[in-house]
Amino acid sequence: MASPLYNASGVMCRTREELDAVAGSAAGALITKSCTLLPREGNPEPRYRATPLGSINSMGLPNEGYQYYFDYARQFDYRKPLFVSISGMSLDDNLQMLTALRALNLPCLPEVNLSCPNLPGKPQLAYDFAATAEALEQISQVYPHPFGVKLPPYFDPVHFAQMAALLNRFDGLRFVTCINSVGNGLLVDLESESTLIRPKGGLGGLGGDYVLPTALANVREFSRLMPEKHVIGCGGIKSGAEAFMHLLCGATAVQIGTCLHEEGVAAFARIESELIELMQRKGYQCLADFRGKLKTLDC
Ligand code: ERO
Repeated sequence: MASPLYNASGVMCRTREELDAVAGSAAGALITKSCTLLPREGNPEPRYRATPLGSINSMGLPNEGYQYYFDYARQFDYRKPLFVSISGMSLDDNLQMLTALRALNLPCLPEVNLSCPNLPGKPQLAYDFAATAEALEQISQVYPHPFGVKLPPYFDPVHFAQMAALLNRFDGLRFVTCINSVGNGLLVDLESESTLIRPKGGLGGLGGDYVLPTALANVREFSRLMPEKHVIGCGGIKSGAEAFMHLLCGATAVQIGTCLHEEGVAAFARIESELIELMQRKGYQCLADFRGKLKTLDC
């Protein structure tokens, strides 16, 4: 990748036009909106709101159906890496989509979303460790090529260790993306005394400044506990400073969500130039000079 920055799945990636805009920008790669077998309208509006500190969303997986994104992958020129996000409504759906992707034999990489927080009545799969292990066993059977998973945030060192040990068992799993939005937060408008979004009584996934420390902890712990795998950082990146922090915590590359939604694709060139300026100020020539080299204050 010419740049370590690209879009977070869900932002600027639902239609061909949006994907083309990311492909034509300074982003180093692009990823599609998580797809299901059939197209989905998603949850009722309003379902996304930004605030000065970030965003809340309960989009409900609106997407054009997997065939649309696989068609895009078929005609893509691969001037930069293309990731295809997959988020079936069941394990069987995911297996069906991965089997179809395998048959196409394209140079794109699937990111299997194990962490959608916004489907009423459906818990996030990756909070169920046994179900995650079973899913990865079956995915590895039908898809014997490199793939990755999108994880929700974890909040306890025991859970980091258990999930990392589980993920380390799968050789085909080459990358994990940390983190999906922090699920089921609630933002309240003081004036109207109302929730900001309509679905699920106002509960939704948080992004932006609200989640940066949680994202950094997940990137740091998973990159420490899974040295053979790549960690893609996602959460709270709005300038070169947060991109640098994610890389310092061990990220190979980073995705931009809320900031991209608010600023558009110009964010990629701006954040890249801020990152380069920061590296120059610190005397770093390349990302490897500081990647994963976070210092701690242990004695
Ligand atoms: O509601 C969504 O479409 C959605 N929002 C997120 O913050 N993360 C997701 O993973 C997701 C759908 C899969």
